[in-house]
Amino acid sequence: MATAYSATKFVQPLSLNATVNSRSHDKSLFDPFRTSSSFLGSTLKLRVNSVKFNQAIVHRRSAVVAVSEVVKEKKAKSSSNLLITKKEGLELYEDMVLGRSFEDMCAQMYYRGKMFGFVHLYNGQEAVSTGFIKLLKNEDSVVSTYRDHVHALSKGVPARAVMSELFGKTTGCCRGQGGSMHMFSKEHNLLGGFAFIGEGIPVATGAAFTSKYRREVLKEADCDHVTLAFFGDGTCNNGQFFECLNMAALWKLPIVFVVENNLWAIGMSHLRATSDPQIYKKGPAFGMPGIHVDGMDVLKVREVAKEAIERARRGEGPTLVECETYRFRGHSLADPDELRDPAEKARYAARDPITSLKKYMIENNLASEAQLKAIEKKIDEVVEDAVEFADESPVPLRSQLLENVFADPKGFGIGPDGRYRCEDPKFTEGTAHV
Ligand SMILES: Cc1ncc(C[n+]2csc(CCOP(=O)(O)OP(=O)(O)O)c2C)c(N)n1
Ligand SMILES: [Mg+2]
Repeated sequence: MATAYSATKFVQPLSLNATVNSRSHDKSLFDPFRTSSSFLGSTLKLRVNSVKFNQAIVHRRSAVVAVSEVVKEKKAKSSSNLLITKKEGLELYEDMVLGRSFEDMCAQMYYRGKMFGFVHLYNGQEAVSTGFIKLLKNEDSVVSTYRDHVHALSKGVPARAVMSELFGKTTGCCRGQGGSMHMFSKEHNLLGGFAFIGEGIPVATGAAFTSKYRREVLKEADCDHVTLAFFGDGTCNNGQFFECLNMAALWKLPIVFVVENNLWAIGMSHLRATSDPQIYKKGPAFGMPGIHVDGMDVLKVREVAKEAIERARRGEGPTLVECETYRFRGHSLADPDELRDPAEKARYAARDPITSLKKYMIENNLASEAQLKAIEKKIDEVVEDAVEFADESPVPLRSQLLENVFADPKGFGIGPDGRYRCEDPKFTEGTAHV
């Protein structure tokens, strides 16, 4: 079992770019360049070459390389020499294509006026959602952000229910009351999208606490549920992040903090906003492993996710995983995306995670071009069906307006006439028209 401080050994260098401030190197408790350590408490070893400190600053080995070492070792041990079976590969491919096609359709529907409010798409980041969530059981929980449609789909919420929610219809997963940023499904243990950044992290920590409480206090021995908390790089500068890392490590909660570092927080570059841009290093500061992985490679994400999820399931506590990824569209559909450098966008576009998986599967005879095309066609139909279903579904009745807003819909105040204020038809006047 990994102890809290052995966790620091998993710190690995990150190559966001050459301008990373050297202050992040000095006097670290642990020098990743000189150590060979076990990976997340497993028997796998991260082999890191010995290099001189100064060289390390100039020619920083990427942590992506470090993770690929894990992957290489795994490859060497496995009899088939591959990281996935054919069945697993097809499932990953289908989930990623579903995420991408769904989001592309959302953009079309948004510009046709079918959706209300802000809509944030996930294009480019699919390897993170698929790489992590497809390893979960239904009882495990996922907590998302406002960029939540694809997390919901990976967790098994039907495309129809997600699209209807976006259209504000009663058949949506929140009966049309949540919209794009508030996907929720009790049935699938999707514990919400959240509009405020960082808002979901304490909710996820609470869910993980529940699992531990059920197992250890209520003696439900088979309760080994894990919670994944997804959030962005910009969110890691908020207080909830630090508070929850502390609680999760203190109580050894079964949670994985998954940072989707897409290098930008709306128009603010991560490197300009953060004193030490290597987010994964903040894990060991709280006594939990921190690992950086190439978030454009679903197979690498999956290997890291497996270790972190199993570690949580074994009761060994939380892990912080930083996935370096990129969003292929603007921050939201209202963002003209004029701030990011076209060369940067092109660099990441060339590493499209779906194209990479396709290449891997074909090169390793896990699937034929025709098989993958058939999946794409099937998903096109699923997404089109979702739109038709959402379009034909009814809008909520006016009486639904205040349902599920307060625990007791009558509990929010008695007016001067002694009657509940919500019973007065004028109460909502000027604030909503339904
Ligand atoms: C508490 C809070 N402060 C500010 C905002 C405004 N805001 C919306 S998105 C965003 C950037 C978040 O960036 P990041 O965490 O990197 O997530 P990404 O959008 O890149 O997925 C901010 C500051 C907010 N939603 N909530
Ligand atoms: Mg971001």
